[in-house]
Amino acid sequence: MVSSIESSVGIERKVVTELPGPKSQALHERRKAVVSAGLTVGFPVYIERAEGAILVDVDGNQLLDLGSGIAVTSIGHAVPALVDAVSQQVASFTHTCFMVTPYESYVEVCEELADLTPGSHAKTSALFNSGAEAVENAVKVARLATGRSAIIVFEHAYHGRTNLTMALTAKNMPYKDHFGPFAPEVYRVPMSYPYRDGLSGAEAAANAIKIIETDVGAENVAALLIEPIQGEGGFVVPAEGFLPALSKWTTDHGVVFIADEIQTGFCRTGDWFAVDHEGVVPDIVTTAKGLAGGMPLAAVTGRAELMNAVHEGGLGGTYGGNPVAAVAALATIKTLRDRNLLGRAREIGDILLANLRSLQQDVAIIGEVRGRGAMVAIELIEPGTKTPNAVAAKAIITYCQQHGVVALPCGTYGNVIRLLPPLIISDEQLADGLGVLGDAVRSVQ
Ligand code: PLZ
Repeated sequence: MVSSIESSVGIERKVVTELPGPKSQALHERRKAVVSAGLTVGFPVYIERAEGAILVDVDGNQLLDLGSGIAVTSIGHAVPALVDAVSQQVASFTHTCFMVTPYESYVEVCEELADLTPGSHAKTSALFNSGAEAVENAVKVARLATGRSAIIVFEHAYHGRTNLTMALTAKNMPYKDHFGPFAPEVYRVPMSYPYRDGLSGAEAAANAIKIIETDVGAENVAALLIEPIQGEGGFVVPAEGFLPALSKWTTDHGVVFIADEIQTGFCRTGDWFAVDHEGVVPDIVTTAKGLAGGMPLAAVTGRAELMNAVHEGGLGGTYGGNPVAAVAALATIKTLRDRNLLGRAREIGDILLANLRSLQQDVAIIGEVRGRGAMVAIELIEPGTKTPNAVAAKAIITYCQQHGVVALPCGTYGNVIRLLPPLIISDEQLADGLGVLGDAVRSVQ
């Protein structure tokens, strides 16, 4: 297997100052004068370089990265294949605008997307810069192709911060508060959340479908948009059968099934896409993050008849599919393939789940351990209840940070800690990170 990947053994976690260190603290002070206070920073250590699964900060601390910049650097930091591809492209040309004078790498990325996304039907893609932009465009395509306007989304969903995607996102604070008015024709239904709703996938789907049919009417629905495993909302893994039942309902009613695979895509969950796990074939897939190893790139990939229903000039944007980002995507996809990082994501999942489930036995504040592949979380609760425990989550993350481990919170109630390690992380690094996390959980217990 690939547990002994060369580039990830280069450097290890090492804390040499208090964290954040003095130089980071000074930079953080400096930022106050010029960076909007609307951007909060989870861990104010300023990064100078990175390698494999390690971030090196301006004070010389080596931090173990269990977040991958929110599921982006899945192939690891500073991977030579990506560095070379990007450097060469920068030296050749950085931009022409694909809509003005095109280039091959854009076409090649779309070929890869057609090949890798679920289903053997003809597919076409359009490339964008951010996940939110991809989601917006997926909705545009679905509305145009169906001639309908309603969009179905789910509780705990996260789809972005632009005006339409704020409407699609569930959680008010911090994403939406006072940023309205929001786009209309967005309808929210319950997500399958086995830990909290106790329903089977079939029951949860029947429940959601009943609400859609009574409150909206199938004939008004352009698209059903869902994260196959919810990211920001708390790594909510729907019960088995939920996604297939929804997919069937959309097919039966001429509704476009859009899988938002922006956080789950590109081997993160141990499949190329999270929907692959249950053989669900979406009509449209949105991707970003792990697609291009840190360069900003996003894509909408869908059935050719939907994507090509758009009138000429109906899709686009100045930077979408930028040549530097496009070659980064090609290098990323090649690295995922060549290093069998799909298999590695499964191994990481086995290690994380086994370790965290055994930790759960020892403590009273872990309500559930869940996830798939290298996308695993613990949900923290008040002992003996299912009451969300955001205070514990915050304390655990702070402990991890002070010990040089980057772990991220998530969840509607802020009580979930998620692990999204780079897929090239070594077994030793993973064990090291889990050791710190275990100490952290025990320390607040
Ligand atoms: N869809 C499923 O996870 C981005 C958001 C971080 P952008 N998630 C990280 C933050 O607080 O802004 C995301 C996602 C899913 C869409 C998006 C949006 O992707 O590239 O951030 O626009």
